[in-house]
Amino acid sequence: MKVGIIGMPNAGKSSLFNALTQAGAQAANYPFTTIEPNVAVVPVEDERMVQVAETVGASEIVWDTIAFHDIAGLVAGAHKGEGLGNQFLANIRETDALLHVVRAHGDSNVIHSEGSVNPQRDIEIIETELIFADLEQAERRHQRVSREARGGDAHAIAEEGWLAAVIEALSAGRPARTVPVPDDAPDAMRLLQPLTGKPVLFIANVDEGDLAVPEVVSAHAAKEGAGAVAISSRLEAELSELSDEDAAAMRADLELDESGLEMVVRGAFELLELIAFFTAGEAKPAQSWHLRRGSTAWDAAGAIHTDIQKGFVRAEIIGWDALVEAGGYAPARDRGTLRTEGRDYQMADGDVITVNFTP
Ligand SMILES: Nc1nc2c(ncn2[C@@H]2O[C@H](COP(=O)(O)OP(=O)(O)OP(=O)(O)O)[C@@H](O)[C@H]2O)c(=O)[nH]1
Ligand SMILES: [Mg+2]
Repeated sequence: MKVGIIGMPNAGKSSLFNALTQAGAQAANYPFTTIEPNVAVVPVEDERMVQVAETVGASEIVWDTIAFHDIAGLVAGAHKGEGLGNQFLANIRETDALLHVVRAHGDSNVIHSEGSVNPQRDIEIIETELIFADLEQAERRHQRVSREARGGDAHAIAEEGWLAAVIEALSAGRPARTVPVPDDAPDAMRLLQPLTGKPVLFIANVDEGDLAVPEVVSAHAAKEGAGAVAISSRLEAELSELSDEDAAAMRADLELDESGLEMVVRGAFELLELIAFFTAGEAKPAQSWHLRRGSTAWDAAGAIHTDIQKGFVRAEIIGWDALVEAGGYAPARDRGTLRTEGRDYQMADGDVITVNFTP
């Protein structure tokens, strides 16, 4: 899962990214992948997993991760190639969801490319660029699909109708994600891959002393069905440099009840509409995984390993809380809370799964 960090130049994207990177570097226990310097791999910690691991006597915990991409600032005209715009737009296309950082702090030492702090205007500049880029793409695809639709193909007809609606929405300044995908062409969004089809979380980068989402930002987010959180990028970057105790003490001083980073990671997670599931056994590493809501036991097996999916026989499933309550797999089996499920079983958030498979 990849989440892109976008926004105007100097909005505070890299400060947030650095805080996330630092958080990732401090949590030693996750499958580490070395990728480009602008990609931060952050573990998604989960208290439920800790309790499950303890209950079954796991040797350690391996966290699943989300990758955050720091994308350079977009300027007006990016869709026409201004300021390396096309390259940045291509970077955005590769992500699954977006964090849109909006400058809302008033520090006059930080230069604003538009000369003043105005979150509403800044959001619109970025969205306009994404919309223009999508419009070109949607019009090209519409031409192609209309030809197929004239041939009477049901999928093409449905997709053509959707594309026409998307072009209308974009022309009116509305993102592609506001246009529902038709049942007869469920892959229409994936085929177009519009930038404005990705779920967005707005991050208002506010002054340290006033951690509230400005009204204009929350109103804009609400209009688009998007979320919004307030953080101070600079403060998060500073906190991430401190030891856990010092950071906790500073948070207490500032009366921050939750780490801004946790809010961002959790928010990103909700954007992606993921559920968590766990694998855990005695004296083995316990591991957390994520799947799109609605995924099956078969999908879960595939996330763990393609061989496990290929040889899938059945799955033993139990809710994490039932497992903890029973005190282990054996007592859970006696109580009947450990169930046997087939490949089509729909995974629930917090399920613990053991897949029986033929190698
Ligand atoms: N006062 C204050 N300054 C901030 C805050 N966040 C970022 N800055 C400062 O703003 C400047 C730009 O921050 P960056 O995080 O590099 O901005 P960016 O969005 O990555 O900028 P580009 O990569 O150029 O598009 C730096 O000098 C930061 O220290 C904040 O919350 N408060
Ligand atoms: Mg930057």
